[in-house]
Amino acid sequence: FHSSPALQSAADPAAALEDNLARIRENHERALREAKETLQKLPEEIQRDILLEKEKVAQDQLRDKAVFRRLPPVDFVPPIGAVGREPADAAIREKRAKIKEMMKHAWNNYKRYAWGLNELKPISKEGHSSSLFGSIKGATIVDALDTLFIMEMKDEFEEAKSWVEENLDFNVNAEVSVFEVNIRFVGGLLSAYYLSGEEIFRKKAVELGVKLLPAFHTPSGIPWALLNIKSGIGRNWPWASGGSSILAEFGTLHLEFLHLSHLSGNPIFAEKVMNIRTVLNNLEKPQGLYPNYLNPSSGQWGQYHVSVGGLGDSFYEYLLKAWLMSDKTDLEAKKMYFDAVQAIETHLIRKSSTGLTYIAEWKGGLLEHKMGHLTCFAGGMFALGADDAPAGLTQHYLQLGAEIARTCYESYNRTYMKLGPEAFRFDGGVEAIATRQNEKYYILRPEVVETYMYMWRLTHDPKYRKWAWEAVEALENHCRVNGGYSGLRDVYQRHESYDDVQQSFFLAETLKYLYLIFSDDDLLPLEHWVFNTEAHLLPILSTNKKEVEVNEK
Ligand code: DMJ
Repeated sequence: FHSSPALQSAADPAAALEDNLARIRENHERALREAKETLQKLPEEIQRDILLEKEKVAQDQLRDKAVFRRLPPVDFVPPIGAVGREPADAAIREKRAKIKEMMKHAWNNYKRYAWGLNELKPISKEGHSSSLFGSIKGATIVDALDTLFIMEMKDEFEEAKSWVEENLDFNVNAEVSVFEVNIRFVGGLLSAYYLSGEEIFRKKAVELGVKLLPAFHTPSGIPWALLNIKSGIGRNWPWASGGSSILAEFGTLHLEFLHLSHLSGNPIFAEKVMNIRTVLNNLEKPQGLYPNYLNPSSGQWGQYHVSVGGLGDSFYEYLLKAWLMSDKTDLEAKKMYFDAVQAIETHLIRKSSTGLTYIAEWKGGLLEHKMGHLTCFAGGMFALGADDAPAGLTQHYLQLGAEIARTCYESYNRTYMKLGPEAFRFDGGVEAIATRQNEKYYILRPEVVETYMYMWRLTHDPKYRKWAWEAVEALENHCRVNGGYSGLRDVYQRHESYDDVQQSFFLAETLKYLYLIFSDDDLLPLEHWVFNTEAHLLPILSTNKKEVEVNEK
């Protein structure tokens, strides 16, 4: 085990602070030196350096590809609780059947109007391409695979599999979002493999994983946000503070990359994400919080913005899930998770005047009293981690999960459409209501029903099924159209104004979580499966399996 400076600092905080300051000084000096050297170079020399760097990336890629051409055999372990588990209660069964019908409606329309393209425009009845996937195609197909499997939509699963076999092509000249491609494509393929045992999914997942490796070619090993998967050249979002990479992006590769190492027999993927953790552990955290921006060249934080919603969210989720997925052996992840949550509670979590608990955003010490729809996933996360909380805190975290679920429910209930806005505020006399026009939209996001799913599983309080059903009715009343399901531009209006996109995560996540809420608990039991941030299924890597791996090596 790597013993991080953060752990050592517990013993002597003054020495640790001095160490950290020294490290920061050293890093600054190095960055300055490098900048000076670059400035002193002639344009031809800079050009030559770029070419050399390009060549190095290309060579690395060739070497990587050769290693992965033949995958080692792995024993396929039949999935636990992957289908069936119909509830005994007829009324609940009927609700579950309704959700499956919704999946059919979403899938059939995608198939009819946008087959093979990334997403569906349900009003225009044509394909929708998001720049997130470059020219990689078929996002909805790959994202939907595991939902089709658990809902026993066998013909649809087979047609999706054939499409993957024949058409899913990563040899394209495309600049992609490393994070989005990882959570949707790598996650979707891994999940489909673990459910079906079909080799094609393992092969494609590893092939794509290899394509993503050049993103880690940065001085710190913190990956770029964007990568051209043909040239291997990466960069960051132009809008990100000081050329930084984003916490929720580079912090949401861990689970998939551990499985890529497991299924390819090659430790390279695991090494890349473990290095991210080392970098994070070596950095001083302001008030114990993780800023959303980290510069991959200097290895230093960018702006001090902290959020449990967009730009931060799934980093915290993956700390907890790394602990759970390791069969509770990854103690470092556990410590990082609970330390982070403690800091979040102290500095970001607040109660409104009528008693609604919310998670604000932290900007250099000042709070913005706004909570995003994305942040609503945290209710489920707090509850999922409650069992392993430090002594005496289990009830507290379950309660915190329940309070966040209640607040997010209110954000839905206080709209006309009964679907929640993108962000809601707790200032200027409002509570859990969007006040800015550009925050009033709903794009079929899953986070609120995701939290209901965990709360239902962990408490069996019937209100979670009730709230989930209200969401189903609202989706049917306002988002369902002839050509599929559409997002809405303003959930406070009486009349629907459609955004004309059926997001792939609606099939991957929203409908899956709803289906699980109306199924028995032993469908995808939480003791055996971890959901990635796109609700794709990854089995717990049991200690037993790890021993086998070590022996094999
Ligand atoms: C999904 O792609 C994932 O849930 C991600 O973590 C956040 N954004 C969308 C859904 O809202």
